[in-house]
Amino acid sequence: MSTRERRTRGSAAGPERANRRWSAAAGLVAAGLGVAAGELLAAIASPSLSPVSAVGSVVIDFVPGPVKDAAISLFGTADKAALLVGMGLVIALAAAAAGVLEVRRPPTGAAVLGLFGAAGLAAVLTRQQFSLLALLPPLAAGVVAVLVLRALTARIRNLAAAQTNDDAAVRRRTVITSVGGGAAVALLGAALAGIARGGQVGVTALRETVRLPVPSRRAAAIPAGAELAVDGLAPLVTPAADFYRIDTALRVPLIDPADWRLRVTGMVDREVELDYAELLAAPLQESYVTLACVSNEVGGNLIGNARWLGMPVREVLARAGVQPGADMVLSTSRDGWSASTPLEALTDDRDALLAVGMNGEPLPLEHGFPVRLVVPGLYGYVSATKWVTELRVTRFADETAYWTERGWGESGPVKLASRIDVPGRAPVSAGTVTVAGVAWAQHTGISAVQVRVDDGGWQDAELAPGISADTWRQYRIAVELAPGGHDTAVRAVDANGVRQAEEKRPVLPDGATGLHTIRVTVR
Ligand SMILES: Nc1nc2c(c(=O)[nH]1)N[C@H]1C(S)=C(S)[C@@H](COP(=O)(O)O)O[C@H]1N2
Ligand SMILES: [Mo]
Repeated sequence: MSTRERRTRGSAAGPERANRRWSAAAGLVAAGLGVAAGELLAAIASPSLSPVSAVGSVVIDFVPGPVKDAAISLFGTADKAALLVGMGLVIALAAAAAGVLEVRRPPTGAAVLGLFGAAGLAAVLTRQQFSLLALLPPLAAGVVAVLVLRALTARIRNLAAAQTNDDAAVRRRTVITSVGGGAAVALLGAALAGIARGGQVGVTALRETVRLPVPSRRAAAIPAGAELAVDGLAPLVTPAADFYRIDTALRVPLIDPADWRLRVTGMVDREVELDYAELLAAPLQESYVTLACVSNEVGGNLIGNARWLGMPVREVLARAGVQPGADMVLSTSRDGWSASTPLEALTDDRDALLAVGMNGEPLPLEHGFPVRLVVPGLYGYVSATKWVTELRVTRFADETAYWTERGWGESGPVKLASRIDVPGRAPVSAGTVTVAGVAWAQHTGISAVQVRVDDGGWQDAELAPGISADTWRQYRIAVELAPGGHDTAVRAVDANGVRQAEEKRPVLPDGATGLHTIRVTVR
């Protein structure tokens, strides 16, 4: 609008700005109602695949690796919440713009919202959990959003066309009640969708009815003294509730154990199918295994140690009969994620498990209920498939997996590493200071941990006894510190006498190296 126009139209500028606000609000309400309708319908018709979760999963799959790494280091395990907030902001901005557009030049705004519905539809089509029913929610979301936008913006245009003040007052009331009412219904619908996503509640209840069998081979006992009593040191066994969670599943796959099947396919003599009851009836064994994520930075906490209960994978593979020439098992989860594990790591004596239990309980939903893989010595991305439904015996030359397709190393042995947990960030008093932490070299074992303060020499720490070579070990050392700042570093030596690499390398492509060094402030 030129200054001249503005001057001649004078008082019209006020109402016009108000109309623009109502138009934006109409766009928000229309999109809100669409999303609420889609999520509500999905909660009923397709609980593990909704339009929002499908679009989010597409974003997760296609976002470049470095961006994903940055998101994990920035938001940690809240990365999924951050993604949802980001998606919400993008949708809200586009919806407000669609409202304004639709009032000025119909049906451009409606087309924008229709595109969002189409994007939801396309996203659903690409997902592993796809079913015809899953198409309904994004379709409904798009139709509701477009119809509501048309209806609301018609009223706003009607208001703008009012000839008399009385007319305008009546029409304004119509706009206010319909936009406000729409917003209320959208909120209600979203709340209902949350409640109706009872699928999660349902599977949680099913999980509570699972009775795990007594293992036929118990885990090695925890040796006396393995747990050092140091405040702030990571516990030797990580409670499930504190165990790090990393996966691409925006919504936890919901699997009724009664419907769960594992299929063993590919280069086998006979395809095998195993159900949950058969798995629980097989001889199960229990072992402590420290699981680590390849994205764990030096000093990071994407690592945990738990007692896993399961059937050795080699026994499942033996039932199928592995054919010569195979060198890899591609494991796939219900939601389509996959990992490529060297066949040998699943058949040798390291006791890779098809796990059903974690710390004496059925697997928590976020950690793979009802069944996942746990393979000592390998990073999770090449081995620890949660919600696992298929093991395909194949060859590295023939097939690839989710992360290896995205530039991560084909083989992912866990790197020898150590971490300082104590002291934390808070300043400590001068005198004797305890430095403590954990060190790990899964499936090889740790033989020594050393600590260095400033330019002093490396001093041997007290290394607590370990449960097995597959678990981390705690260490501690008392050092004398004068007031000031002290750079304190740790390094581990594995059971073969190999010393931890000092060279700093990033997590991509196969795990970080470098020494964890902290600055201790002494009062
Ligand atoms: N289905 C599925 N399984 C998965 C993943 C995933 O994205 N999807 N991520 C893997 C990665 S990268 C890691 S480090 C471990 C983490 O297991 P946790 O979440 O139980 O700690 O799970 C692995 N299993
Ligand atoms: Mo990972």
